[in-house]
Amino acid sequence: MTDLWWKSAVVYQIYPRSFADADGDGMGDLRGIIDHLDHLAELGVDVIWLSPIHKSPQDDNGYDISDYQDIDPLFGDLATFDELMTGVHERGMKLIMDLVVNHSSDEHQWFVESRSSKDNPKRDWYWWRPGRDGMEAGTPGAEPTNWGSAFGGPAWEYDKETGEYYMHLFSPKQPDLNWENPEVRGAVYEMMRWWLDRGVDGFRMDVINMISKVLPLADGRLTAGQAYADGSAGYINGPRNHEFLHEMYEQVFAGRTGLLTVGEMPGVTVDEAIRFTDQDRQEVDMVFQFDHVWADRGGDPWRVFPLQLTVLKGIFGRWQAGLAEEGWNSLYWNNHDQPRVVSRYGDDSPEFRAASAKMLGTVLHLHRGTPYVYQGEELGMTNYPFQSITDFRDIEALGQFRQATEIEGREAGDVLTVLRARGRDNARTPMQWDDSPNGGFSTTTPWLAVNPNYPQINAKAERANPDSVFHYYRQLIKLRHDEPAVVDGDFTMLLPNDERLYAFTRKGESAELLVIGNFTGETVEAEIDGWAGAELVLSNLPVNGLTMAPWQAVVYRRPAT
Ligand code: TEU
Repeated sequence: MTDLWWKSAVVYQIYPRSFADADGDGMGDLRGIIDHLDHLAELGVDVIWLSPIHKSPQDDNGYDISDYQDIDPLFGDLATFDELMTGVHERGMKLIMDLVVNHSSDEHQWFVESRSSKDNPKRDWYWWRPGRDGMEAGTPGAEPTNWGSAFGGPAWEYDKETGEYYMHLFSPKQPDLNWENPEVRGAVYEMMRWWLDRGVDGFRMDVINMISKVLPLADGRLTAGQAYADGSAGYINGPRNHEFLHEMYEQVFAGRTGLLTVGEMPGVTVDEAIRFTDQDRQEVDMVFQFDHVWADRGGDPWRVFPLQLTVLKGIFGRWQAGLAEEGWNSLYWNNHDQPRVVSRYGDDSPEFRAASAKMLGTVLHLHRGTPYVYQGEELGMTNYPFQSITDFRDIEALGQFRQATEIEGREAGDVLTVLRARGRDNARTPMQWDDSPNGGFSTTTPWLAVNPNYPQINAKAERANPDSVFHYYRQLIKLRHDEPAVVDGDFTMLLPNDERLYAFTRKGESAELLVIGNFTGETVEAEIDGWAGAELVLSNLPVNGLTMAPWQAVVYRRPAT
């Protein structure tokens, strides 16, 4: 029988360049992580996921890897990595790596060879195509398909050397690997086994539902006002995706135990997610889906829509019901690509920041699935007050700004408003450890500015305050470990049409939980019957039955009937 230990686990994500800088160069590093492992042990998490630390030109902060089997000197070396892994294991935690194999860096030896000539043996390791029929290669519009790339501009780069284009769904420095080629797959599996043999406990797989492209490659639909087409129908959940992941399972994971695999899958549907994570199919253990973090997006990418709670509940409800029998989901509000949730779906004003951060944590962690805590979320860290485009470092923000203002003719102010609310750098500002200069992150100016609220919001202050977000997250994590209904209980959404309260039950074999979160700054009465006399398990504020104070969360328990 497969060991599904990760159903009761909580994962903590570290974005290494922003976690802790031990060598004083303004950039986080492996030694910095080693120095702070006790913070994570005290929080009580079971697994640490490291965003990429491999050798990389850092065009997309490490999601562009030039050597899969070495550590970037910015972060340390393999010996320090081994020391980190030992420190994690000694504290009873596990360590999973980021696996970025939809694409490599253009500086990876594989691509260097591939681009060197049309008859190089590695030519077919990437997606090379001639220009569009009847057009001169290298001129605008002659790209093999009309797809846009995630960071602005076309998804194809013209290479003068051989007169052909290569595909890059992300930056031109992230050429897509050709998974149709069995040699590519073999090389990836070999590299994965090398990490597992070294002692790592699994992988978070970057955009792993983009590795199978629909053949022949074809144009996508162009929307008015947009420079390039959305090509996603040509590469999301492609025809061989399941086959590749099952093959990976057989070649890499079969016969090994105690591991965790999570597939990051933008655009994955509930039905596809069931297939990807059904244990009998032997693909991955769980997925990251995006529907709930896209709940504030509408048709126009350059507008921020206020959260409609019923929409969010509809999304979660659909995923909870869909994966109730087969399959498993990840639960997250935050990662290195998302703005801070307390600023996004909560209220980050001094009055309500801590309460709303705790309420959001409660609602998320008590769903069915494996929760992920992103660094700083356990402190209730907030978005950064960006003033101008020059405050951003993220290739996505800079690339999209350029495309929106220069090519699509949008107002810079409008674009900035959206980047301020949604830009990825909100999550990437340095971890706030204490109230010393640079928030205790570094002794020198960090690569990205520290949020000016660090004197108030920092780990040292929160650890000393029993009422902090940090200590509340400890209780949430402990509750998952102690209460089987959190792990296995059936999920039922209550009050689906209520725009203010998020409420649901989790019914396990011996206990049933009621969870309510108030998503507003007003007092709201929860009209839910049958819970008089139930035992209070957890709340972020003084409790008064089912009268919910602004941003209050409550969890009640009663025996299951
Ligand atoms: O992100 C995948 C992804 O879909 C992103 O485009 C994300 O949705 C978007 O940036 C949100 O604004 C993964 C990594 O997590 C991300 O950091 C990388 O840039 C990307 O893949 C390419 O490797």
